[in-house]
Amino acid sequence: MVTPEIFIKTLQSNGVSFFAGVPDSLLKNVCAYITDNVSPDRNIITANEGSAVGVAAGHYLATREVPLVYMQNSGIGNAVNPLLSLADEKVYSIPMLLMIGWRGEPGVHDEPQHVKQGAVTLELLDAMQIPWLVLPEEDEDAAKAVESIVKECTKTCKPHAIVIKKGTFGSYKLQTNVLNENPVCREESMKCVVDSLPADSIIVSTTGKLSRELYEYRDEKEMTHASDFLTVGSMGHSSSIALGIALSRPNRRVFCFDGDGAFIMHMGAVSNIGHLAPRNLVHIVFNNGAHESVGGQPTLGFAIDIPEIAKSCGYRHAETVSTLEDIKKALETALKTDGPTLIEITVCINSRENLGRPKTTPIENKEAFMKFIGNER
Ligand SMILES: Cc1ncc(C[n+]2csc(CCOP(=O)(O)OP(=O)(O)O)c2C)c(N)n1
Repeated sequence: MVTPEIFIKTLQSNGVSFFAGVPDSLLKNVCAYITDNVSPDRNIITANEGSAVGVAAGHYLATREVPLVYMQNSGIGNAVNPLLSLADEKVYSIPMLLMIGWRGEPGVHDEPQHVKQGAVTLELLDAMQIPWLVLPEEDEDAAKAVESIVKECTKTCKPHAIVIKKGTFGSYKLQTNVLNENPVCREESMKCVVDSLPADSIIVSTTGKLSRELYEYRDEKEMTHASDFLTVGSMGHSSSIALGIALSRPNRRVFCFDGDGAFIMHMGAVSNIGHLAPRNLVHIVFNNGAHESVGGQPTLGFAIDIPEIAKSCGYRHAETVSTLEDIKKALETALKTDGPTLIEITVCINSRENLGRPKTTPIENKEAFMKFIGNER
């Protein structure tokens, strides 16, 4: 296994000491090491992977140093545009290393949302003409690979990728704590929300553990899963999916269960929601100030005013709550008044070790959901 500390120190001794990206579960240990040991102005946890490429490009322009952008392979899509139209050698020719967590690697079992992405990851890099190597799984070989790729990247002045297989990095536990003393955690507050909703409510829930917790709660209560569209991939797009549904189902309440990292990733979506202002849409952001599902690295969830952002985009009502009692009150109001409404629930960082995963396939989820919302074939 590769020791996170040795890997990062090798990068630094080869002149790569500026980092930007979105954390990933396969990169959890190395991202945690960076979070703890690199100052926040040299490790920018960006809204999305495209922004990370932008920040990295800016750093190179100002310093001539090769930066490193980290991401899960799901984030390649967010990064394609700035990689091809900014950093590419036929445009501004900007060198940067991309450290990419390889979810869904062929032959390694993974969740459905990662299978296609994993199968085409290397082909996508080839199609973008981005040279890549798979990081060897021992410190010494990994260090040699890093040295050679930094040299090549510097010489050719274009992006190069280091692809990381599952289990490559040895353990490192995040020491940095997001300051968060909220009384209730995400799962408990989600249960409180679910218990307060009428049975015909439509739910679109975000990527990561929130959807898994929702799925398990339905099982526990022997309730239908059909009301819930689980956005297992496509991080940041739950609110847009909810908007699309809400506009075509004006007589049904649609609830988006969002995360702060996901909200921030595609924050522009709230401008469309506010502008179109569907009265039946309630947007709930479970804000723990962290990317809890992939290791707890901080987001800017507590540094920005999410209700104010929503209001300034045209939401009719927006507020922050943090206790179970206030969650219930906020939902009562939301059910009585016209939306779009945003409820930010500030929650503490916690999740269960034994949290399961959906037992139905995404296609089964889709078919049942479409039937539930009255769109049966
Ligand atoms: C485009 C993309 N980038 C990164 C990921 C990896 N990922 C999955 S869940 C998650 C964290 C989500 O954070 P947040 O929305 O704050 O929810 P939390 O896990 O804290 O409940 C990340 C980064 C992804 N699935 N897709």
